[in-house]
Amino acid sequence: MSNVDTVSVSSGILKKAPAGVRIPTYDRAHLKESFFHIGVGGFHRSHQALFLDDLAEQGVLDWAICGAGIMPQDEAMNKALNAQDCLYTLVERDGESSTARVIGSLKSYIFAYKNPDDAFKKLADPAIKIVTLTATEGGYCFNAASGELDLDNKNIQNDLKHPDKPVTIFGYLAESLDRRRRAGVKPYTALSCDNLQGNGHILKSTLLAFCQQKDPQLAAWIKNNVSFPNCMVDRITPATTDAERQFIKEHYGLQDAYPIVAEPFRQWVVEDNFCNGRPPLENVGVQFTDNVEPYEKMKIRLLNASHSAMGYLGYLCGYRFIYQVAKAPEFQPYIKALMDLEVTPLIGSVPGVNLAEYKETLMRRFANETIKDQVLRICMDGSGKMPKFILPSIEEQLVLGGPIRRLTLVVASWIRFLSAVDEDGQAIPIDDPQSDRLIVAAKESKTDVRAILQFSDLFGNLQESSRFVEELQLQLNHFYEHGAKKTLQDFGLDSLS
Ligand code: CS2
Repeated sequence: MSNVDTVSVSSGILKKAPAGVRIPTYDRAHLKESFFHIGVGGFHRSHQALFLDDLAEQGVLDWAICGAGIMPQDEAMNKALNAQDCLYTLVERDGESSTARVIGSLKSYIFAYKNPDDAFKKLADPAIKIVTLTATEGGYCFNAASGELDLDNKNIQNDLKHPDKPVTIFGYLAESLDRRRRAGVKPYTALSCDNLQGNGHILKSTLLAFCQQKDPQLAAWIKNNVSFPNCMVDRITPATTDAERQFIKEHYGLQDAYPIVAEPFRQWVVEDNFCNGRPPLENVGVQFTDNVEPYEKMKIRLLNASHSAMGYLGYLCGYRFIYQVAKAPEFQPYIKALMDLEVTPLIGSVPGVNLAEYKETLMRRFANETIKDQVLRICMDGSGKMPKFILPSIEEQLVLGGPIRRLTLVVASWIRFLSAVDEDGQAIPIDDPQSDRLIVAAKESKTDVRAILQFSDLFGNLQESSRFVEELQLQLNHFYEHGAKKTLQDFGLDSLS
């Protein structure tokens, strides 16, 4: 399909579908915005927006999305989407198959970072019934070990002082819910779609802690009236680079400033707890349940943890895409053993899921070479991910007296990665809001890992486990003495205990 004329993605495209591209068949003019989504990135657009697009295709038009970006770096998304009438291309790729579809369920986009008033106006509208969030693990500004909101965080401080110009999700949620409360408008459901186990519980407790500082009456009202469902979300969505833009242009003749190329797999399991109505998402494959916990635990401890394992160690071994790591013969037995021996015993039973099949599917998904998931995307924000994806499994295994070697290897790889210089003396790009303190501590950890383990907001009291500390130091020393490949061989294989 190469050498086709190029068409720009915008409303004009809706009149006639370009060859090989699916476009919305419903009338976008009739869409009603009932969702407000904070954090419109690749994942939201490949996942939630697609489910809602499917729903609109079934004739349910009153659950469209108003998207928002609250960070300075959302400027590029703002420009791209508003120039394209909020339309964008989603390509699903696996093996030989590749399907392209223009998504229409995102009806408008507000660059709240620059225009907070517009966001507040929208959030005050009774038509908004659900606020969804993809704020990343770090966006919750909480102490990962204690679960408490970090009230000293400078962004939290900002939002308490300047309620009209917030920079965190808490500032937006608290102020907008307060305005609804004062105006006698029913609150919305607040639905976190981040990879945090118990994401709804975490959102609720951190928001209440924030509101307790702002106005205890507001906190009490939210506690009694707002619902915070937990949910598990899943779809591997690489960051959009020029490679994806070029692919879409060459194969589909589409000029799109912010397309997405993702895997075909998608899953959404949601706790059915909505205080102001919800769309019939069960009609488009969303699973509703009373208890999301087993699904979240399975997904975060197996998928996200394996990603972290492949990310740091993969980078140190010279790989730059996840499929390369997943296909590397030296990595396969490591990831399998990590999942089978050290994580699976902690998962328990998950209703309707065969864990052996789930893990096989994961290995296939990781090896999907058509989506080019970047190792550095996985290595971003380790300070938000490590305490959620890896450390809880280590803590649980320590209590049980079970194996921790391969889980510890993820932590050792992260610390080696954080030292910011690779085996060839090249700089490692560290993208983490806590990079300053982490890099210093990682370098010092070469002689004593307590230098980093002392950050109890990340590591809890793991530094008190001599078993873990000794294993970690041993592995880190091995990295420096023998290199990443040898460390993987000596600590990752399933013949080891
Ligand atoms: C990844 C996730 O960021 C990460 O470390 O593990 O983004 C992962 O791709 C998604 O959670 C898949 O659903």
